[in-house]
Amino acid sequence: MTQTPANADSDAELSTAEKQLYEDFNRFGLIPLWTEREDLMPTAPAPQAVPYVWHWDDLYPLAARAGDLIPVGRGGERRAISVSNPGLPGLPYATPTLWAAIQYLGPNEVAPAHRHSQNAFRFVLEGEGVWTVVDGDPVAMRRGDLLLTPGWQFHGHHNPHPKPMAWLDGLDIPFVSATDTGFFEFGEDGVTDRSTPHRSRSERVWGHPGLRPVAATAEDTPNSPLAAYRWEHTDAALTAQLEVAADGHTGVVTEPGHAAVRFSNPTTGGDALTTIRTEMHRVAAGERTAAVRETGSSVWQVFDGAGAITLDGMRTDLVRGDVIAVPSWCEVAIEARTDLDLFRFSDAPIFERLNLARREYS
Ligand code: GTQ
Ligand code: FE2
Repeated sequence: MTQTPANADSDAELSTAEKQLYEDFNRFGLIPLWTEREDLMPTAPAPQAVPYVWHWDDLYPLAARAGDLIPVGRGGERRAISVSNPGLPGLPYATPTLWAAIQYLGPNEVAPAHRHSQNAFRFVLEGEGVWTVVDGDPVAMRRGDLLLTPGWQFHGHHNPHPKPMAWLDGLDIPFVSATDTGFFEFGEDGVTDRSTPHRSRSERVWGHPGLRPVAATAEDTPNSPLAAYRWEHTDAALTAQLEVAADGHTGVVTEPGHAAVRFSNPTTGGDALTTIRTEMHRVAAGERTAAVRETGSSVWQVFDGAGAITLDGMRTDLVRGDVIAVPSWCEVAIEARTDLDLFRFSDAPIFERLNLARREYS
């Protein structure tokens, strides 16, 4: 069989019979591989999404303006503003699989309860005073906390405090959309429980290191039953990793000067969410991470400190709150000017399960 250029239709070299063949392919809803092969099966991932940085100094004031102008309520459901990757124009997607949005809730506002197949989390950069009510369990949101809303659990948010609050939402919306696997249901109006406990029921049952309730052992759940991962624990774990490594013990940190933890499901030890990996990283002042590329995409948010990130050779300064999209196979290296804490989420659990995960150090 003859190889033809990708754009076979406009090739003047084609015989009449060949032209007729392509017309008939089209008429019968067919496309031959040989005209498309290089796009369909590139030698290495060639993402449409591009590496990109959104600065918190731009995001937050826009969210606050939306807070003044746009009510939150039934229908629209959330005052959430997604980052839109410039390589995926017009789509509210950070990457082909991940949604990342800033959500803003003013004093006394309520985001009504609903549920959906999409898995979600909230990560709090600053502020407090909102409770997210997950399947009837009110969960306080405070700086540095990771709050989970696994797929199909009812959730609504309410802010009983006099100050507005904004946070980062991460969801697998683009993945669920691309695979036509999503369902959505409204809950009761408002949220079911307006109480404001310091610790949620899920933390009281599941939030004790290394201790699993015996009553629940029969139930391994695909998503974590722990609704909140508190900053005091995350911070202590990162601090301890660097200290133990500094004492000369090997295999504790990710690489010298770089501590990292993954938020895990205490029933299985796997990722906290089935489709989304969540991690917190700390790069010590003056250190830089080894350049690495991975299949699958990720989003980072600077939690604290200052530094820079180099994405496929392009270096950008980072400060608190900045949000970074990293497409598949994009080379990433991070430099810490001060101690630099970064939250990261990715689609790694999907691709690890499918044996499509690859990583390469430069
Ligand atoms: O808070 O329930 O950013 O359903 C996107 C979809 C947040 C939420 C988002 C959602 C939510
Ligand atoms: Fe939701």
